[in-house]
Amino acid sequence: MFRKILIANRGEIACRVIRTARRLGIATVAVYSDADANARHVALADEAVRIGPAPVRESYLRADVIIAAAKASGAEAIHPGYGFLSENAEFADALAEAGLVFIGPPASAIRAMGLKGAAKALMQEARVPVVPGYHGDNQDADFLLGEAERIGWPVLIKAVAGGGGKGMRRVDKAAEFKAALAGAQREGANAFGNDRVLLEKYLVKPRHIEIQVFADKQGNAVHLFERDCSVQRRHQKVLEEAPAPGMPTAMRQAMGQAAVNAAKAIGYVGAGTVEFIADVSDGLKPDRFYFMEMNTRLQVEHPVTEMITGQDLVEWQLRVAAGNPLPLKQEELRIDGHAVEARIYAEDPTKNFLPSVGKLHRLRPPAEDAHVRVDTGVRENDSVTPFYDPMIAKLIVWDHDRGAALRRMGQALAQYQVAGVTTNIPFLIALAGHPAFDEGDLDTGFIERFRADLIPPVQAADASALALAALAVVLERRAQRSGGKGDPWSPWAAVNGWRLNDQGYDELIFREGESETRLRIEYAADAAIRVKLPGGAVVTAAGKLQDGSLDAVLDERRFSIGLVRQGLDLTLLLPGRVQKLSLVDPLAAGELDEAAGGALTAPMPGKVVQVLVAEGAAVEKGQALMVLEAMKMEHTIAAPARGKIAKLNFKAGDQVSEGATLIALEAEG
Ligand code: MV4
Repeated sequence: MFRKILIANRGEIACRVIRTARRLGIATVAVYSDADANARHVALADEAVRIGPAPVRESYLRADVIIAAAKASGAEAIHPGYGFLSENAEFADALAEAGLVFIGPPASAIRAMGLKGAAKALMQEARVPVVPGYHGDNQDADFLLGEAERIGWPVLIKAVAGGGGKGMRRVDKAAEFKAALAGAQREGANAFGNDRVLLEKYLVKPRHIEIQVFADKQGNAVHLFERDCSVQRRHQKVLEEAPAPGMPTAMRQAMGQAAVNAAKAIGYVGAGTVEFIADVSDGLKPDRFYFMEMNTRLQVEHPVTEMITGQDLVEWQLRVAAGNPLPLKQEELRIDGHAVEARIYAEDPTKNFLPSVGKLHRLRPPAEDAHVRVDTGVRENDSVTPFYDPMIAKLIVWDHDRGAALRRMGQALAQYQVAGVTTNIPFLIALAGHPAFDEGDLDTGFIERFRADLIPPVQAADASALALAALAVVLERRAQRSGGKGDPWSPWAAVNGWRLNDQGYDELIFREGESETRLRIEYAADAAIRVKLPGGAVVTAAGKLQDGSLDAVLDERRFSIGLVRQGLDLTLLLPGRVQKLSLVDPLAAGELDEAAGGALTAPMPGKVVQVLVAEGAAVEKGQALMVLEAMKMEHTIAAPARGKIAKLNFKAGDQVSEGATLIALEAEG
């Protein structure tokens, strides 16, 4: 076995590989870009080497720099994770030349599966079923139209070098064929530098079912059953599970055998996934599955296979790469129970899943146990940046059967607390709990079909959320007054005479988007408050606020939620739901509101390029005060209000960490 390996990746997969290496007594070398200097994978590894600036072209894709790092650190092998260099045949070749082991398949196997048409021809020879179609050399438009007529409409045109749905066109009739062909060719040429296409019968109701395979250098190959990844959004997997719901034993055997044949046909070694498309227009039928492509790497969703087989696939990879035979034979592998994985992304489903970048002010995953696993590469206070994939974590659950696993997934998702970025957690909860999903009636059109159920409109805060927010404000202000450290910028510190009474009543106004809600707070003799809602209903609230958690009792109901405040903004982390509210301070001007929003703190880690003002200077609202360089861009820090510079905490050339207070401004009035 290896004594030391380098992991040529970042994020959760780098952490995942390190975990197994550590357990096996293998030393690990992490690599990192400037954006990842303090990342979790760097902290977990035994050693770490900087490989360049944040952009992947200048860091995680730099094969030469990574190979040099491996040699310098004395690593014997490189694990590529997924993405980046994992399916790069030239990288595999370069490692061999450098005397390093690539923890992955031979370069020849990567190349064999690189082009769809050639891969299909190889698979046909190996008697692996392929979708009926044409994948030959003739690219003449009239000839291809003739082939399409022979195949029968609808037909799918696919760029041979395509992937992830790029360069794909569905054609329903002859009249549309040539325009679609030109489109697919153009997309193929632009995206992959290859305009060749193949034709396939278009399957109207497909399921994505893939088989995990493993092969060793001795020529043995096994499969570790299937995963169903039919629930996708724009070719991005969202939920994956194993085994596939409703899979007949005969079909599992046939698919497993076909996948093993595929691996053997190309001299495969290591972990691979053979992707099939199953035509489910008449349910799952043992003779209606077809080879799509082979992914010559460990996949994102490998944990569901680990959970149902009890095997550690990274351990298998390491053993095989070191020249050992496969740990188990086919007949020793069994499926136990059901596993589901959800990909938790920093993205906003209500904004067409736009990535949501920012600092993870709170990040509390559910507790891990025999049923719940969390694979993640980020920690609380890390940032989701525009440089890399915005996946925060993979949440994997296991249970004895699919229904139990889905319920457990719903629970675990509801416990996940994330503040600072918007996540797809509510969307995942709706998906895992959807009756049609529970039925196992899956196909690749699932998300589009149930879109309205899965992406509910943003909900206004209900009575409990408002009462909890009001309670949090009162508790925080009580803590501030009883000797809490004074942050002069905090509106909670009751500047401007804004202070809640302990007797009588107060009024709080919360803003949510465009609407404002006015609450009357009455102070009871004990520590409790009574919150009077706009409709007239009254909620009695008491509780404790500590370390970002609010434990409260509203009337007779207990709540334990996460609570994050930044300036006047409050984020309530309710089970499975995030409620954002802003406190409207009737005494302070809107200016203070902006100051509290963090304008004078560093928005991200970076370097001070220029200081434009001196201490004591009078400044106007909007005046540029400081220029910060972060992530290769310049950011101007402007005065949020008219006032005087009380203190400059940094000078040009200083490094600042995210959230550092750059300037103290004494606002006027
Ligand atoms: C297909 C298909 C229907 N018929 N091929 C999409 C990406 C690529 N890996 C294969 N894809 C498809 N190929 C034929 N002959 C439908 C899809 C497809 C799809 C496949 C798997 C998962 C999600 C999908 C979403 C849309 C289309």
